Amino acid sequence: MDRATDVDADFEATPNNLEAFFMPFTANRSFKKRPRIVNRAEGVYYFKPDGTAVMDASAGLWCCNAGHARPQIVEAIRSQAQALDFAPVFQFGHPKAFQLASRIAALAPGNLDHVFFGNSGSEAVDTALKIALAYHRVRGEGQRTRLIGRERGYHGVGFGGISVGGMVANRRMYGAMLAGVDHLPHTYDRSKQAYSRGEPEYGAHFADELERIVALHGADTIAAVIVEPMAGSTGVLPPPKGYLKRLREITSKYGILLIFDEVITGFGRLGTAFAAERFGVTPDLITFAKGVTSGTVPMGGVLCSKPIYDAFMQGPEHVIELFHGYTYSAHPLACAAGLAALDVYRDERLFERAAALEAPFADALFDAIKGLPLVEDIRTIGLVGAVDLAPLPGAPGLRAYTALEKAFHEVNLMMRITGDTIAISPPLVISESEIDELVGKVKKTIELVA
Ligand code: PXG
Repeated sequence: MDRATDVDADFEATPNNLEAFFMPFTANRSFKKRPRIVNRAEGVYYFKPDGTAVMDASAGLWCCNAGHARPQIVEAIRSQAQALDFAPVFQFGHPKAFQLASRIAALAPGNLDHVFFGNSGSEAVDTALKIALAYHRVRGEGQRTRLIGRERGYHGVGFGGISVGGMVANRRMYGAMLAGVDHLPHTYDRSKQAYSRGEPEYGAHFADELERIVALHGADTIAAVIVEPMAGSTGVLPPPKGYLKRLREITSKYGILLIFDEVITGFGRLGTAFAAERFGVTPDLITFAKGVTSGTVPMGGVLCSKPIYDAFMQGPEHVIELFHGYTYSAHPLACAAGLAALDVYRDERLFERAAALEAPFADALFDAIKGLPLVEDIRTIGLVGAVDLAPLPGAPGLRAYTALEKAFHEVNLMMRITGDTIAISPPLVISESEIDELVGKVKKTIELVA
């Protein structure tokens, strides 16, 4: 028996051993007592190993926008693996990297026409923060080192991302993080915004807090402000009307770069290619990931404006302009998957579809869920919805965690939770009858934990 066969034999002998996998963002002990496992997916459904269909209420992790097992994307990945498995993009290149960059740039607003590739949202965020710092430095403003994030922001899990991020559980274990970071207040005030659809009327003034931060530190020490146009992971907080425009005005006034983290909102989630387009605000940099390949192959990246790119294109031509990159930047499989995903989005008009489904989706959710016991707020925008449940006294998060377990095992629904909030973001291919099914399953789940 060779070594590989031995390993297989060991595995066969312990098919239920879940111990070795230290699962990310998971209650490991609870999961391993009663696992939630799927082994196949198609369209808007996952399937349990016994064949039971489980509705995908979250497009995987907000990424499978085109739905699962799309033949065009599968075939593109398969044939790319055969033709060119890997090629370096440090000092070399392969065609699909350039094609995909051009396609993404064409979807982006304004002069955001250069693309830097990484492999995840977290890497995209670190890349954007580094480009912002280096941009000021190459222009002779190297004293602009401060980075401004926002309370309740989520920008992935790298040290840059958790430093500008604003979710305490993701930060408190990890020491001092980056120095010189400050935070805007978050934009949620339930007393004034409860049950709003789309952008809440109240709250543009939260952007004015940036003026206070500028006054405190001095504008010429601040490199960039990073925000999610719609805060996703913290529980879906659409931006108040006028808020993003005001952030843009203030950052422009002081020469501060504005970064939109569109890892969730990119590629159609809010009914446009990027949320920047929906809200009519063009930032200087956009981070993306997830939907770029419809979740099929890891990829992330940063769109940057022409003036930013141009600022780096100086000095001797044999010298590297930006000392940054990843072995797997623009990996051929990811590029092939990305090009195929963009074809599907275009051919099936999925961004427009998300826009068209926004109202029926919100109607269905509000009709079924508003007024149920335990429900404290509902927020919707694009093809995203959130339902806040009343926490169990003394056990924050337990109610929603119980809901997640019951949803999977008893209702055959896979949904995301954060705190005591249920977040819903189905694949953009969902049909209206599937929306009714989805909302019915969410309702049933809430009734099970009431
Ligand atoms: N920025 C934003 C805005 C995100 O939402 C990241 C960066 C990090 O991406 P990576 O690829 O490094 O995970 C994210 C990721 C959830 C959930 O259910 C959200 C994310 C990831 C997993 C779960 O809210 N967002």
